[in-house]
Amino acid sequence: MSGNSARGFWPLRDLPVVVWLVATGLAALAHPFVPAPRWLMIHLLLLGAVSHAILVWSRHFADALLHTPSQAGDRTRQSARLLMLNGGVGLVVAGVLADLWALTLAGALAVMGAVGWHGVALVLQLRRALPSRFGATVRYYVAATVLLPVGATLGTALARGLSDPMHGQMKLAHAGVNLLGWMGLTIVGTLVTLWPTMLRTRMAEGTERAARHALPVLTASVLVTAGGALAGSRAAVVLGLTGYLAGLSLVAVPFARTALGKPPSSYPTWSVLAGLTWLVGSLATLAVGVAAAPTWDVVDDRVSWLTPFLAAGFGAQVLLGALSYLVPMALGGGPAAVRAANTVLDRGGALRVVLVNGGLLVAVLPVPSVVRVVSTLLVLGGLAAFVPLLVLSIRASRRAKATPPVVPGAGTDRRPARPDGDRPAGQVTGLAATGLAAVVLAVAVGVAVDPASLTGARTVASATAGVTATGQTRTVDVEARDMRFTPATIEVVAGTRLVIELTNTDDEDVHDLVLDSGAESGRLSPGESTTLDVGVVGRDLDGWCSVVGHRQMGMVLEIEVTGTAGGDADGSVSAGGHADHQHGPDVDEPEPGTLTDSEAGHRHDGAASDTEGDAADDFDPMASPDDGFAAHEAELPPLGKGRVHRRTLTVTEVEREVAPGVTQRLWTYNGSAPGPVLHGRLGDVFEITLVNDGTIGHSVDFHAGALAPDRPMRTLPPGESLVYRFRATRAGIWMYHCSSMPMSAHIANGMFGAVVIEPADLPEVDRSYLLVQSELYLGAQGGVVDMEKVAAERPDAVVFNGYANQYDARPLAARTGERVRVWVLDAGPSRATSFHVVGGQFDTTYAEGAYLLRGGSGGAQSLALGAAQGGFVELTFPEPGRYPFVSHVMVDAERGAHGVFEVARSR
Ligand SMILES: [Cu+2]
Repeated sequence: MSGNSARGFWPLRDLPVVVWLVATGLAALAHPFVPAPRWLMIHLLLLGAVSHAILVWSRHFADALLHTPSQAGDRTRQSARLLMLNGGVGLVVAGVLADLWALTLAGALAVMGAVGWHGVALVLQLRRALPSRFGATVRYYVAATVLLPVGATLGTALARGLSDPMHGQMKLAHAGVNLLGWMGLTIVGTLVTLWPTMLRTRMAEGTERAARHALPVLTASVLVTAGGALAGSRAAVVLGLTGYLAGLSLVAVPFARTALGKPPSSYPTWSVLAGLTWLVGSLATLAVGVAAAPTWDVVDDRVSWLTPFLAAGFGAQVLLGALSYLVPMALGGGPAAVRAANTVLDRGGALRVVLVNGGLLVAVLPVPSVVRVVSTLLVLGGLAAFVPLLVLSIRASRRAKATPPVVPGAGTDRRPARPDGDRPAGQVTGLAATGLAAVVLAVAVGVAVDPASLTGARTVASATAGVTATGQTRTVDVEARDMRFTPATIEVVAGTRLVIELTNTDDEDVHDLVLDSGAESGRLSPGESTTLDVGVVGRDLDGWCSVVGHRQMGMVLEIEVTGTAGGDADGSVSAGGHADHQHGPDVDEPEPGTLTDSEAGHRHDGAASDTEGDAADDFDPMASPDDGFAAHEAELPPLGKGRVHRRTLTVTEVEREVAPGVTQRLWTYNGSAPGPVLHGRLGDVFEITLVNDGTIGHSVDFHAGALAPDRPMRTLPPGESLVYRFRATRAGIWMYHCSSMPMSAHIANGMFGAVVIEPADLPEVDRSYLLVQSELYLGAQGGVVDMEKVAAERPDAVVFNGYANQYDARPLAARTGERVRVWVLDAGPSRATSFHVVGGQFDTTYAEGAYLLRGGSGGAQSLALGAAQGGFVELTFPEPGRYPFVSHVMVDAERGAHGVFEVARSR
C-alpha cells in the first residue's frame, strides 16, 4: 500500500457513508410520510452510500495495485471530488423531493462531474504506472466511470417526467447501467484482488486472466441491456442480462475456487458472498421475468419488484461486507489496531447475515403483508447494526493504537483479538441459530397478528339444532372469488359434521366467510386458505362475506339440510331416523333454543353494525362542533413550481367525526375524507404511490388522466403498493376515488378527492376555495357505511369537505370587491348538486372543461353538477355580511350541505 492514501480517520472518507446509511434507515422508517419513498431509499443507499464508497475505495485500490507514487495535492483533489459528489447527491435528492427539476439537473451534473474527474485521474494514473499484474482492476474502474454519466443522464430524463411506456423502458435502462455498470463493474473489479485478501489466502490461478476476459463481456452486456430497454426490445434485454450472467460466471469460477480453498468465516466474507448470490439470483429471475412478460407494463412491475432486493441484498451487503474489512485497514495503526477494529466489525456476524438474508428470503415469498413488514424490519436491523459497530470499531482502533505493542513471548496478549476463522465453532453456530430463530419468530408474530394468514382450523358448534350426530364428516372445498362463493349452496345430511376448506382465489380482494351460527373463517388475503369447522349441522345455515358491501353484491353461501341419508350425493352418510329434524327451505323459524335473539337479528339483518344502533340517531343538523374543532382546509393549495407531482396516497381506516357527536370508521387517503388536493398545470405528470395500509382491498382511479385502467386501477390487497402515473392533458377539476367493489361503499365511506388542472388562460383571483360535496350513509357510531342506505339512496347527511355544516361554524373569509373563485366537485357517490351562494350572483361559471358563462350581462344563480362532475364559479360580494352557500337541492342543504362566507369590508 503506497503512502498517499493516508491512514487514520479521515472524516470526508469515512463519514458520508454513515450519513447516507442513516438517512436510508430513516427514510425506510418514515416511508408513509415521504414522497416517492422507494425512490428515496434506493437512491440514498446506492447513489449516496455506495457511490461515495466507490469513489473512495477504487482510488485507494488503484494507488495500491499500481504502486504509483503519491503526488502533491492528491488528497486535496480527492476531497474536492468527494465534496462535489456528495453535494450533487444532496441536490438530486432535494430536487426530486421538492419537484424542482433544475435542482435535480444541477445535482446530476455535479455527480457526473465528480465521477468523470475521478475517471480521468484513473486513466492518467494507469498511463503513469509501470505495467502491473493488476491493471485489469483499474480498467474495470475506468469502464464504470464511463458508464455512470450514461446512467445518470437517463435518470435525469426520468426525473423530468415521461409517459408510459417510455418511462418504464428508461427506468430499466437507468437501473441496468448504474447497477450493473457503475456498481457491478467496480465491485467485480475490486473483488478480483480483494476477495482472496479478505479470505486471507492466495488468489486462485487464472483469476486475473478470467477478469480480463470478463470485462468486455460485462460491459457489452450492460450496453445491450440498456439499449434493448430504450429500443423496446425485450429480446435484447434478455440477451444483455444473460450475457452479464455469462460474464459473471467467467470470474465466478476462480472466485469459487479461492473460497473452496479457504471457506468464508467472518462477517465481511459472508456478507460479500451473500450479496453476490443475490446479484446472480436477481438477474436470473429478471431475465426469466422479462422473457415471460407479455407487455412492458409487466416488465416495469417486475423491475420495480426486484430493485429493493438488488439494493438491499446485493448493494447493501457487498458494501457493508467490504467496508467491514477495509475500514479497519484504512484506520491503520499497526496489526493490533487493525485486528481490534476488525473484531468489533465482526461482532454478531453470523446473526446479522442470517437476519438479513433470512428476512429477504421471507419477503420474496408470497407471505401475508404483516409477515413481510416484520421480516423487512429484521433486514433493516441486520444492516443497521453496522453503523454503531463502525463507531465502536473506530474507538477500538484508537485505543489499540494508544496501547504499547506487546513484545512476543513477554507475557500474555492483553487484547486477544482472535484471528479470522479461529472463533469457537459453537459461537458461530449459536449466532446463526439465533438469527434463524428471529426470522422464524418474525413469521410467527406476523401470523399471530393476522391469524387468517395461515391455515388454521376454527370450530363453532351452534349449528346442531339438537340433531343427533351421525358420526359422519363431510369436507367441502369452497372458493371465494369475484364476489361469489363456489359452490354457493352446500347440501348436508342432518347430523353430519361439515368442514369447509375455504380458499380465496381472488386476484386482489380480501374475503371471509361468516355463518349465522357465529362461525367465522377470519379474513383471507388473495391466495390464502383456511379450514372452517362448521360442526354438526342440524338446520339450514346462511353464510356471507362480511367485508363491507360484499354480501350486498351477492357474496352469500347457503348450507341446506337434506335430512335423508340415502339420497345424499356422496353417499357417505347412512344414519337413518333423523328425517323429523328436517325442515324445508321456506321455514324461516330457527329451531328452538339454538339462537339467541341477537343472533336471530344478526341472521336476518346481516350487517353486524345494525345491531349496535344507528349513528343517524345522534346526527343533529343544528348542532355546533366543539370549540377545538378545526374545519377541513377549504383554500385551494397554491400551484408549485414543479411539473412532476410525486405523492404518496396511503389508505388508512380511521375513526373520524363527520358531524358534531357523530363518528364513523372512514376509509381514507392519507387520513382524511376528502383526500389531499392535487393541483397542477396542463401537461404535468403525476406519479402517485398508492399504499394500502387498510384491512381490505382498495384502489384508486384518477379521472384526471386517460389510460388503460387494467393495471394502475387494480385493487391492492392490504400491505401492497403500486405506482400510478398519468399526464394531465385536459383542464378541469377531476375526481379521484377508490374503484374497488362495491364502489358506492368505498366512495361513501370516504375514498375520494380532487385533482385541479388549471385551464391555460385561468386569470388570477383574490381567493380560491375548493368544496367537495359527498353523502354520508351512517352506520353505527364508530362503524362503517350502512350499505342498505347506500343501496336505497337514503343518505343521512350531505356535506362539504367531509363534515356537516362545518363552514357555518368556521366561515370562509372574503372581502367586498374581491374576486372569489370556488371550485366545486360532486363526489357523490350518487346525488347531484346545485351550488348556490345566497345573496351572490356568479358572473363566471365553468363546468366539465368549458366556460358556461364568461363576461357579458348575463349571470348565473347556481352551478349544477351530477355525480363525479366538477367546475368553478366566480363572484364578488357587493357588501359586508354573512352569505350562506348551499346545495340548492334543498333537502341536502338541510342535512349538512351548508356553509357561510363571512364577508368583511375591503381594506
Ligand atoms: Cu376502497
